[in-house]
Amino acid sequence: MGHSAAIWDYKAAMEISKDWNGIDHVLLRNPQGASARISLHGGQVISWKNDQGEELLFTSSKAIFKPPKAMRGGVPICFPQFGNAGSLEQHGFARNKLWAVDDDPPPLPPNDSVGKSLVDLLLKPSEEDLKFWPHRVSLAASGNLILISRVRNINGKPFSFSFAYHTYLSVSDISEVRIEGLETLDYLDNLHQRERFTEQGDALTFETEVDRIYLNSPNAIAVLDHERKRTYVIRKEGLPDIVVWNPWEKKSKSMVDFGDEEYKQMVCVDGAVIEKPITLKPGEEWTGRLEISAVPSSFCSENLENTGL
Ligand code: TA6
Repeated sequence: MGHSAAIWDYKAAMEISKDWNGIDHVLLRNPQGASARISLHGGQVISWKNDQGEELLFTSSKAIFKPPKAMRGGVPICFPQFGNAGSLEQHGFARNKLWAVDDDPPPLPPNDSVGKSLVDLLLKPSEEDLKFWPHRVSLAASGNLILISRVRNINGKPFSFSFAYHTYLSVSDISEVRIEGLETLDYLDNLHQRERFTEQGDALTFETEVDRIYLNSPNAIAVLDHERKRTYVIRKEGLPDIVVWNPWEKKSKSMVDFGDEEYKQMVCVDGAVIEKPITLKPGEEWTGRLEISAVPSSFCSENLENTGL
């Protein structure tokens, strides 16, 4: 397989393999050695590594790999419901279902394919009258992880839903992490019956449990991992809200598939649409797009303004 990007065979850089903990999964690789692994159970990204082979997503050492339960880590998809705000199971059914690889997805703009190792996944919930495709996962030559999801209402009546890319970022020490881009925004606090508050002026830091939905957030935010000198820049489209979650000590102990101390090594920062659910009239379609890059913090602080932050 060619190693220079020019002759890199992106098609071949997508391998479907069986049996990762008994689950079919897809492996994407790029010429620089970065990789992403996607489980067909839930269409969930379960690993994203940079060109040094370092894992960028958190997965609990106690994660359960038994469908239908979603694995604790990576990027589960919350759809068509976020949390328990609705009649469905927590965070909806998409993360608990088996997806299929779609070899003939409807077209996306060329920019979403060129120079990317990618896979298109399809979820056709039998009993529901909507289609959720293509859910495209791609790995750019830059090593960025890109998720694009489209939902189309193929029925005769309107359909409403909420959505979140529940992204478990791996961090060195949560008490050294700060999130920039949420300053002065209003948020709904899941720890206080979704009461509405306003964020103070400074970057968000962590010293206790946080479970919030930030509203009308900028389309780019930065998660700075000071100790690891790494910054995750999250860019999003069609996803006005940002969920921030760290279970801290007490909640960590209450979760069977999560280690008591693991809250120190993770933070969930989700591109989402929750406050104002999407309603699709028959034939209408919605697209959500999330791009995560992991860059050296030095790079980020110089270029933060270029990311529109
Ligand atoms: O994103 C925040 C949240 O809704 C929290 O309230 C917490 O429950 C978390 O998701 C994890 O949910 P899960 O159903 O995966 O245990």
